[in-house]
Amino acid sequence: MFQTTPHSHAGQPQRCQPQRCQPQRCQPQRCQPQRCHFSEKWHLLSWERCHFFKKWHLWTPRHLLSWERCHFFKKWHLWSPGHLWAALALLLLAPLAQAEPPETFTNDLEMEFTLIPAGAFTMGRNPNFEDGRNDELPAHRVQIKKPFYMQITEVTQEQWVSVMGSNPSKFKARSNPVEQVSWDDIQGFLKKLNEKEGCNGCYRLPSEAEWEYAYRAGTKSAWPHGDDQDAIGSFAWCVVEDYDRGHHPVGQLQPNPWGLFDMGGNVWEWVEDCYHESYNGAPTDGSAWNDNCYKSSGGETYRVLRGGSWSNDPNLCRAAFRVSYSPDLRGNAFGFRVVRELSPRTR
Ligand SMILES: [Ca+2]
Repeated sequence: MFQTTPHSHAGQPQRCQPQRCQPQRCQPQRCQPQRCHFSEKWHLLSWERCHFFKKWHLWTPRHLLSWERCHFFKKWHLWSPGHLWAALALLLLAPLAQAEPPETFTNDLEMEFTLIPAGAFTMGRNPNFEDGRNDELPAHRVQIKKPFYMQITEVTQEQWVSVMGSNPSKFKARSNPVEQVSWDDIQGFLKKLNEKEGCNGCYRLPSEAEWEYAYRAGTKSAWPHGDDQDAIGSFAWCVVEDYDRGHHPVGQLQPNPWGLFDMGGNVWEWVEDCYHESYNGAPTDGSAWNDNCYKSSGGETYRVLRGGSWSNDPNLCRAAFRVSYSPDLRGNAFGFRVVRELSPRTR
């Protein structure tokens, strides 16, 4: 076994001076690793480092360092013991490290999203403090298990045209919400949007529970701004006073506490769920409820819309209020917004 010779000073062995081991001067056979301590000054491998790798059989003798090989690896920073251990630690710990998703997300169509956190809330109306309809009952706890991205505005006419190629809206304006879209139409939009963004299963309608959770944004009042109906003008286009004009450009009023605009008012928003006359039997995990649907006398099922619109009074813009219509019905106050999954589903 090779014995290191005493150093005259750090990195300067007596038997093989660094200046004699420079690439221009040092022949491999004259300066084998076991004979030569390569100076850190020249950014080369020390003998100890070479020896470490040999000891742990990280190199075969055949591959044991010639001076040129050491120099090559070192020059290109391909390894060093410190780097090797750091890389190994990162490799082992990477699965444990959950990178926090960004708070906001904007896709190629300039659709903006904000991250809605996982959490629990009470869905439905509290009959002790709020008047409303029976289909808002019973209030029940829902656990949203996974965070998701919610579009901060309704889908605009410009975004709809970018995906579908034409504008069905009655009140045409680039930055206003698209309307005259049925629940069925939206399924076509989502299919094309996922294809366009190259992300199968990323984009979908919110479930009814996700929609109400995001609208309430941690509040328990009738509207996210409180229980004062007269204050709604700062938060929602939900007052019948400008019927000929229709809806408004998205994002002009104050957002709710989670940064979502026009959840109440402007246009109604289709959600994923079919309609039920009450919440008895509703899922408690925030998923869409699409079995045991209510059926009309003609056997038809309906889909739910939320939030009220520019043509409604504030009572219909409450967080708990629900309406439902046939999935093929279009209206000039019917629009939607989309959810983007953090982890795309496979459909
Ligand atoms: Ca709305």
